[in-house]
Amino acid sequence: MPQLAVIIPAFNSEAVLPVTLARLAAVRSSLPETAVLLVDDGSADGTSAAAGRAAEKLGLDLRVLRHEKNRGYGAAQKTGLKAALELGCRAAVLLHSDGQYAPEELPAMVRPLLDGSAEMCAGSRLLSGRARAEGMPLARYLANSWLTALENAVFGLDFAEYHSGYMAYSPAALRAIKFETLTDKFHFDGEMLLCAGKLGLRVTQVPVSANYGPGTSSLSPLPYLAEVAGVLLRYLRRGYFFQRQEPR
Ligand SMILES: Nc1nc2c(ncn2[C@@H]2O[C@H](COP(=O)(O)OP(=O)(O)O)[C@@H](O)[C@H]2O)c(=O)[nH]1
Ligand SMILES: [Mg+2]
Repeated sequence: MPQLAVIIPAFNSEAVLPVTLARLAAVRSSLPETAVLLVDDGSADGTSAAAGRAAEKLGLDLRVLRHEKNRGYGAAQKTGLKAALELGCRAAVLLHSDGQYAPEELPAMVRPLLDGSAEMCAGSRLLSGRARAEGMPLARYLANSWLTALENAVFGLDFAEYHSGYMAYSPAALRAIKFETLTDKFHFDGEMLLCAGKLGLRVTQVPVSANYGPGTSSLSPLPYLAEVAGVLLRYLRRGYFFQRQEPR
């Protein structure tokens, strides 16, 4: 039975996914028995088929979950996280299909969950002090840092970054956070972190590298900023997340 679920949300990722899977396979000896849960979010290209071929060649335990229509990054994670809970894994970790978050850093991301020292692990590109040198564009670096400072002030929390896509969870965290009530769009990871902070879960933060090669981002800044602003406003007006995250 797999001990670790690696959840990969993927939308039109046929070109990049085989490389990411090969990098994941190269570190598997440092991971417990792993199932790869690929959520193909209504891709129009051959994402699932390309992943299937690569996984067979690499000997990875790949399970494909398909959305018939594109539902969004958060919705895809919800599908993957529910499946990870059903599998009974000891930890679930998010991995982007484009390799923007290094698969080589998976062992460090899941260690705090496997050794029981945390219920959530949040990778942050702002912790190492090398994000700019590693290629994070200046506008993204400043927006990320300033928004994080604002979010911390509003939420009364102290996290290094609300805008990272490298997150790992224990089953206890996934049962405590009502993740199905969160956004279907891109700010899902930040909302998960906010909920974990407000629920008092033990969160370990680890530095991860920033990678901004060609084709690593399809995110449009303005809709994303609107999502972040929406969370801040709802939180200020109605304690939105806190109320909805009362124990089940
Ligand atoms: N499920 C799902 N995943 C998406 C969607 N758009 C992008 N992704 C995936 O989410 C990850 C991050 O998307 P990306 O465009 O690289 O944005 P970034 O956060 O700026 O790097 C990648 O693994 C994409 O394949 C979508 O509509 N649905
Ligand atoms: Mg990306």
